[in-house]
Amino acid sequence: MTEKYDFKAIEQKWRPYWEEIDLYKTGEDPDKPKYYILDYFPYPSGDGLSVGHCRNYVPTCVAARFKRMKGFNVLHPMGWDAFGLPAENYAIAHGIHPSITTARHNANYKRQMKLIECSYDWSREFSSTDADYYRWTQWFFLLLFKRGLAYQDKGSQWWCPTDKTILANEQVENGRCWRCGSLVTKKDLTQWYFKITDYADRLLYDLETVDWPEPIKLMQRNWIGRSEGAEVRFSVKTPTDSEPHVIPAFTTRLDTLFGVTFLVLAPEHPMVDILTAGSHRQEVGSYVEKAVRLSEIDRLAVDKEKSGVFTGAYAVHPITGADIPIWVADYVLMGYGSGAVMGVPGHDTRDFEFALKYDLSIVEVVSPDGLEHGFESCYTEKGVMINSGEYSGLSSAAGSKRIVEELANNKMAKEQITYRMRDWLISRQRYWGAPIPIVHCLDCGPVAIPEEDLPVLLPDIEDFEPTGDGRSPLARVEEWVRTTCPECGGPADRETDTMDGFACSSWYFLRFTSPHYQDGPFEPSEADYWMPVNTYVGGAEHAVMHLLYARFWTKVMHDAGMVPYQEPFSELRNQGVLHASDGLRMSKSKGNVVTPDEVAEEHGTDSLRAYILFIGPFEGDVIWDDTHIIGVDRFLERYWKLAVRDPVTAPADWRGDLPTGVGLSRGLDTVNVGSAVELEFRREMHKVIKRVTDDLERFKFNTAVAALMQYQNYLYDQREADIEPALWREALETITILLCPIAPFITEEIWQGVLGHEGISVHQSDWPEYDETLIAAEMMSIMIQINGKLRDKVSVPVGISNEELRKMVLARSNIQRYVTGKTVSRTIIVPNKLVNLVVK
Ligand code: ANZ
Ligand code: ZN
Repeated sequence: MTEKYDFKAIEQKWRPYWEEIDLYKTGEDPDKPKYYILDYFPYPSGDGLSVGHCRNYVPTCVAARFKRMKGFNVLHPMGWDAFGLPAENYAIAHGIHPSITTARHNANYKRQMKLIECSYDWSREFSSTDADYYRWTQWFFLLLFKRGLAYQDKGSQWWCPTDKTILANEQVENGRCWRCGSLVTKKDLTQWYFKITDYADRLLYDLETVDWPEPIKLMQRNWIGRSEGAEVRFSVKTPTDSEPHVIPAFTTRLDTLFGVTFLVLAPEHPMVDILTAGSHRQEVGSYVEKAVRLSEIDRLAVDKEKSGVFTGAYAVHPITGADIPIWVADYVLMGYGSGAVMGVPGHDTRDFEFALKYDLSIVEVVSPDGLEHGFESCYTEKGVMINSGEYSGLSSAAGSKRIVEELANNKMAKEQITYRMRDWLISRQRYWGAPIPIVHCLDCGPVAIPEEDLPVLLPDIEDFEPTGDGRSPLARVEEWVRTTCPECGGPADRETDTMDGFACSSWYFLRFTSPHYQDGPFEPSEADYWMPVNTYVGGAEHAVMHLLYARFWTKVMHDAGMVPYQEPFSELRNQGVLHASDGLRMSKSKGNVVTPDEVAEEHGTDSLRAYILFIGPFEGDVIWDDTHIIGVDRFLERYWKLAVRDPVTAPADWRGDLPTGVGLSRGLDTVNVGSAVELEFRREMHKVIKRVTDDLERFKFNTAVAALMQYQNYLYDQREADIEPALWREALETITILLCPIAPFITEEIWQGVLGHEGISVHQSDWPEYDETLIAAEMMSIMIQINGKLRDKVSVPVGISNEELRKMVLARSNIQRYVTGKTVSRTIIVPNKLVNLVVK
């Protein structure tokens, strides 16, 4: 026990001790409730952790500690999402094998997390690159394959020329690769997909059952993009051949069917080539070529001028039989609906602009009141149908319904639901991933590798750089590729694509429940006990990728009878971004990164943690400020002084003659209340317990720290007050316990070294309870005057005796200033209002 606060000595002392007593071990007391708190599966980058990352890991650590003390079995694990492009790119850039760089980076992350004393159960650590882990990632691939949810398809796909791989739709942002920012292009390749679209409705509706931030739910809803409407089939009047062709078009506005004056096909639509008349082929060809190179975002931009070409072909209106010209335009997307739109310029803005530009006719078929109004702009609302033959006069809703019923008879239309979401493109033409466990046999086609032959080990090769030919570097490893077909025994080739890294993170939360299990991806009873994750914490940027994929896999597992629940993460919390002091995102290239290493070195781990929590609301974006952490340093130093009985600052003799280890008393009933001063003192103590408890429960870490700071100031103010040593001790124990999840080192030192609980970690204490009735006890405010001048105010319990009130007033430091060295000749008390001291 040192007199001076020496955080380095304290840290050195307690780190090995906690390891020895295995403090962060996952709880396994059958009588306790469970609490599973999880961080997003991090990819350890070569740069290591910045203090920005700590905004994720410190709060979850505090919550885990809090719940342990509240009597929960806590599971708080950590591992590494180390497969994938960034890891491989790093390895290529540095000319080192990714197995070496990822191991190094994982270890560095772990070192830093230990530095900030994250309370992970490290015995559960794993990396997605461990064969023991990806064996089961491959097993899940086969589960999806066997359930008809993994399939191959050839198509035009986003291609990142820098990363030399295919990207999923959601990995292209504003026409750029989400990883490296390069402009993406398109490439025709055969790819593996997971049929996430089969789960679209469940992914949508089950959002109602989880406690997630509304913006994330909204992003998922929009991404899924469910739309109810109908498919109308237009038959083609074919000029070139005599085959009957039909073009289905998805519409949400069947009530506008009589207003169709043209059809528009997406440039990629297969019918474009078949329909285009000879004289139009050149113009159409060059338009299509240009259009397919634009990204979806560019094509959909509202301010983009509409463009298109006429194919020379016509379709037939399904009711009126009128000729309808067929156009090609890039505002129609191949990936949505059927890639064809019935053009209704009277009621759809895009069609309206298109018709104006190409001088196509515009017909008014819906109006607010059933009367014709003509066109200044188009009317996009629903209303009453007009100019629609026998349907005129019907409301939009009733008319749509009747049209679909009648057209359904000769199969010209049917009700349809369309989703914006596409299937998940899972294959990557890259080395650093879990190999897809499939072999291609000439006779049998794609065949699953038998489960007992998993894992398909990633071969250790020197030359793992992609060439950009659209094939994985694994395709060059002939002896690995050549194999035999598990079904017919004939010669076969291994699939050489690897899985998107998002496959690895789609089930890791289950592996943590039994990380060493060998007979399956997870031990069912362990998973049943711990899942779903109670609190899942990470940034908001994974709204439509990881968070959607993990939900999808969980539902597949549910359908396969593997898990009883439908959703993996009951509660989701997104921490805000921590910006550098220049207001920008911390990044190595900008040179503005603050590392936890340097801060812990200068201020200590406790200060770093407390500052990270105190800096602002958990969900808010905040700016790092080196000068503000000093305020937190001071708070901890003052706590130290208060507790170690500095002769100047500590209250006289607080330690009293009490035996050590009495623990906390619990409010009015357990302890003789004593004087009014003491009652008030106790009340403050219970108030701070309540505030910190409520705040930690609701992830309000900043106000929890603020409450402790205020309480500490209060205790300083009470040093002269007449308070029993036992009660002082209780107050010190209380602040120590409340502070310990936030500042684990200094509190342990005070607890064991000063408060006399040697051999019992403060972190194994029970979280204190508070007494609501005590907090709510009726209080009144009393003015304090010295010689008739207002000097102070005090809150006291109603019914306090005059004698107690006098004692209490005299004990206040504000009043002491006026009375020390003088005599109080008279005390005048106006009941329930005022105390006036006459001082000479
Ligand atoms: C005729 C019509 C008339 C339409 C009208 C709208 C208003 P949501 O609600 O987003 O699902 N559409 C269909 N397939 C398309 C594609 N591949 N690319 C671009 N647009 C497409 O939008 C459905 C509407 O978007 C459909 O209804 C169709 O235009 C258009 F007054 O059909 B509508
Ligand atoms: Zn075969």
